[in-house]
Amino acid sequence: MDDADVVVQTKPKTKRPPLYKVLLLNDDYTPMEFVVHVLERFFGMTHAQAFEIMLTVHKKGVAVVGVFSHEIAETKVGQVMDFARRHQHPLQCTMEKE
Ligand code: NFA
Repeated sequence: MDDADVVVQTKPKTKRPPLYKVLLLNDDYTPMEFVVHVLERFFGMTHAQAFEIMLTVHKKGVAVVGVFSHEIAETKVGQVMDFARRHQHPLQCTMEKE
């Protein structure tokens, strides 16, 4: 076969959408019970799970609270930030590509 006729096979790529970690950050002022409530309300955790994750954030400074599509992660971050602001707590929630 002549070089001009060579066809490079394209990979059958089934691209999965990128996932985003939603992170909760520690601070000195947000009450522990408020953080537990946030985790129950917006991340569907049981009280025990929420308490455990809250303590991890409190001790380590940050924890992943869930992994979602870009759109869902953005929604969760917005919900947490709005809820914290409405209650005048400085709680911070961010997202980062996995
Ligand atoms: N560090 C906060 C306190 O001692 C509790 C907290 C936990 C805040 C997790 C933010 C995130 N009241």
